[in-house]
Amino acid sequence: MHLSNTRQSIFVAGHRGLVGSGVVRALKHAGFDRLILRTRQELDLTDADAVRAFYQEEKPDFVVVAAAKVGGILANDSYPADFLHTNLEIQSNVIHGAHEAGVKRLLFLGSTCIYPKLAPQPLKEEYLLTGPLEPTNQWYAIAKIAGVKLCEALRSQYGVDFVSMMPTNMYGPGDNFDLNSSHVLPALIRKFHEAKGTSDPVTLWGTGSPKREFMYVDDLASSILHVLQTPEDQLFDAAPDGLINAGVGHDLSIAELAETIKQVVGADNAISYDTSKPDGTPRKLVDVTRLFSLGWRPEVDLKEGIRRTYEWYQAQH
Ligand code: GFB
Repeated sequence: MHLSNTRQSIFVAGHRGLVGSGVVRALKHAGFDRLILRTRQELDLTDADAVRAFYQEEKPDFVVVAAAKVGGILANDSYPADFLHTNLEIQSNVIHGAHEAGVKRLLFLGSTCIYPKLAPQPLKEEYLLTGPLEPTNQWYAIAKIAGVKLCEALRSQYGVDFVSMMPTNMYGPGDNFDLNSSHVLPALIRKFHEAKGTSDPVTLWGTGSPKREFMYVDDLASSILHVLQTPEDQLFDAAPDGLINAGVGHDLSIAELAETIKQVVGADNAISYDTSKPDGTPRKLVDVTRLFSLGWRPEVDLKEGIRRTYEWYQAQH
């Protein structure tokens, strides 16, 4: 069943994170105010009994699974067991619990790192499980693939309306700017901001040649709302396997990204490369045919998105 009126209740798991907070903003803006939200202190999503009790009490109509242990390339590479285990626990509890509670539609959020490292570009949904994964984030990817497959299995066995969306690299206000655990875009905003006005070079990780696609958080949130509001027949016509990529349709190299951020921040520092750090996958541009065929389009271009994110960062510091 699709989201169609504001009396329906929605549990946003992970509502304090970058993506979850964007989803809450989009739902509120569209008039959905029966939101069910729990902080980590109120509900530990890795605790199966607590999640089951929560579902029994609240019985939400819809669920968006934005809760996950996430991080940039170094965090993924450094804590493989945590990324695999914590994500498996959260997903298993939140997805299976939703099925037991009779949830009408669940939307599970993954990541485009689920696709094989050397898959043809742009990455179509059907390339899932056709080749080896990128080693730096294979642990996170395996967990996310298990989540996609759990939704598919529940759909196949019980006919429930559980689907998955795979967002490309996300960024925006509320992002993590910690240099060890963050993704590249917030890390570079911080590095250029801190170097601005000095003669210090800004050091990037890797070679600068990998390409990435970046999506502004409010664009992802509006695409999630769009998918929640799409009737079943239309949704499964576009995505028979229940898997939908979310992206903007174009990418750029890390070196080009650095130039753009440098401009927005107004820095003129030289750029150097620390090639002892990993590059990760060479490219992961997603094919957005399915999402675009449902009538959705992004609205915030990269420069504008970086500007808004930098403004937010400055306001925090
Ligand atoms: O965003 P990022 O950490 O993750 O790195 P991935 C993207 C690229 O930017 C890599 C380079 O080639 C990095 O080497 N880079 C350059 C930097 N300078 C920096 C820096 O200062 N900080 C960071 N973090 N990167 C993650 C996955 O992959 O993307 C996750 O590990 C998830 O599982 C997520 O899929 C979306 O794009 O390589």
